[in-house]
Amino acid sequence: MINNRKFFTLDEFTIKQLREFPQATGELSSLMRDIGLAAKRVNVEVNKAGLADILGEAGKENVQGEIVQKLDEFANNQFIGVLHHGVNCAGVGSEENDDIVVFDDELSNKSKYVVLMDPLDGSGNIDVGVSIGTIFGIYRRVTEKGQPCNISDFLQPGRNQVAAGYIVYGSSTLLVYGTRRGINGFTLDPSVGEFCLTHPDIKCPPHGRIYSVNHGNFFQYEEGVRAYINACQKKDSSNGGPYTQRYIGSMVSDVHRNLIKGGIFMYPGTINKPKGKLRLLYECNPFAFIAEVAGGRATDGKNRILDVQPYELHQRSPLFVGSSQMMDELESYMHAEPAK
Ligand code: P6P
Repeated sequence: MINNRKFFTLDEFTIKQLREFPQATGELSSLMRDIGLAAKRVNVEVNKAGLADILGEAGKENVQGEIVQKLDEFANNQFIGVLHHGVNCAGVGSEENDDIVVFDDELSNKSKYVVLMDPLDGSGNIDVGVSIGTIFGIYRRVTEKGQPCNISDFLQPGRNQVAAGYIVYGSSTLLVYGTRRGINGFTLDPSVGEFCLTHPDIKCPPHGRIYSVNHGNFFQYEEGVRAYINACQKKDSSNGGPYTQRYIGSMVSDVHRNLIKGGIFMYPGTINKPKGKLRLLYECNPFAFIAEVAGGRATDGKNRILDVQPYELHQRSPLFVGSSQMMDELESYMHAEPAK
């Protein structure tokens, strides 16, 4: 039997979504195609990063006499360049830029979306071959179309996201994104240079056996978090034995694995850094959106992440995200009366 199973490419998928919503303008589909294009370009460079010594180290000239960019700078330029060239984005807030990047031209000013992103998260892992990723969230602007966007378009609570997603540059290159209608994953087929639908309608299992946290900070975590981590290690056979601790140190990979297999990812606040390390707008919010649409949950330890009203582009937030029942378990420890 000929296996004529057809993979939808990302472009075909976004057009299919458009056909299902005739009233849609196609701008979001087009914006997603722009993101897919930038991701493919970044993927090429990430995959040869290990060759930087041959090609020339970042900031120095390579054998062609070109200045080699740091990969996160390269990724940032690629995403901003593609989004600015397109006509579906009014501006970008990026981890790599202190201020928002306003695409102040006639067509961009007419766009109804803005994008928040971490263009290359975990870039410190590149030199040791650990997977890294891009994280993004898409918002409808709150300022009137026809004029340049401004910071108010970016300081929206995460529940206002129209879509969110991430790209994992790992053993394969995977683009996962979703709207409120569902989360879908697309694997890059390098032979044709297309992202193909491989993970339709991703759902986060309500429970899992993986917990992800940096144990090195254990004694700096609040008591409830420490109690939960201890409980994860003390599970007895009556509830399936102890959980497994998995922590790659690259958020995109850790959260993606837990989303698919079930699990919980924690980056708590510490005594020295009560707000933790992760950025609310372009790390916590996109993953919180994806987790909730897939059936999971995400909090900062006290509040639903998506309800937090941002006050600053690069503000940090503690993050707990993952399977709903594991989040319930965690909260039972965090809200328990402090031990006397
Ligand atoms: P730590 C990478 O630098 C990152 O921003 C996330 O991708 C990752 O989850 C976290 O930091 C790791 O931080 O402090 O545990 O090394």
